[in-house]
Amino acid sequence: MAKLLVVATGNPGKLREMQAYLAGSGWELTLKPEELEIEETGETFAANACLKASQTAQATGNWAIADDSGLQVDALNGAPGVYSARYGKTDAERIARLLRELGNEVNRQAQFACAVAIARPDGAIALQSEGVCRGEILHAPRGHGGFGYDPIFYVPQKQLTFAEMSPELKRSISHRGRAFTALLPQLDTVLSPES
Ligand code: ITT
Repeated sequence: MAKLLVVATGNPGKLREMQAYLAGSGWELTLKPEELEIEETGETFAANACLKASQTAQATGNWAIADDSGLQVDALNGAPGVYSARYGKTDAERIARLLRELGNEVNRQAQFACAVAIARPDGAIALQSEGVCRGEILHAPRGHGGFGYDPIFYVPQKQLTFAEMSPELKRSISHRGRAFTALLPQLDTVLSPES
């Protein structure tokens, strides 16, 4: 019988990608109740992913999965990092602020990072993983796919921004893709009857 897994995100872009990775995993997915808000007080992506997964599991009495992610720009000493979502009110404002702060800086190197955590119904963390994807920040947005900072994140090996990639290509090379590739094989172990 499929076990219920609550996806602890309020971000529709993330949700779409998480659902794609978990399709066929044997879990029945359901969305976190909208009124359940969790304060992200952690200083790392991993700490915040664990907070979101644990608190959602405890509040719903089910297994829960959470993703905490963000963009780390080398010339900004890793900013916006865990504050990526709080950098502005909308994706457009967040992108505009990042481009303004980076200005004409020549070093445009950056990475997306993602931490994923799965909690048991009592809130204990059962699984964790992390992934990163290196790239460069463009001077202006390009492409209309994806979400968040995707239009300004350029991957030289593919000569495309995340927003110019097909959803499949982005999923296969992204920070989230790497975190899920590490996590998915371990999911079978927590699906066993005695867990
Ligand atoms: P939840 O906490 O409800 O999951 P959130 O959007 O607040 O949603 P985070 O706190 O993890 O999530 O913030 C992630 C930020 O980084 C947010 O601004 C995203 O737009 C951005 N981000 C993360 N992954 C991204 C990706 O694949 N492409 C573009 N932007 C991304």
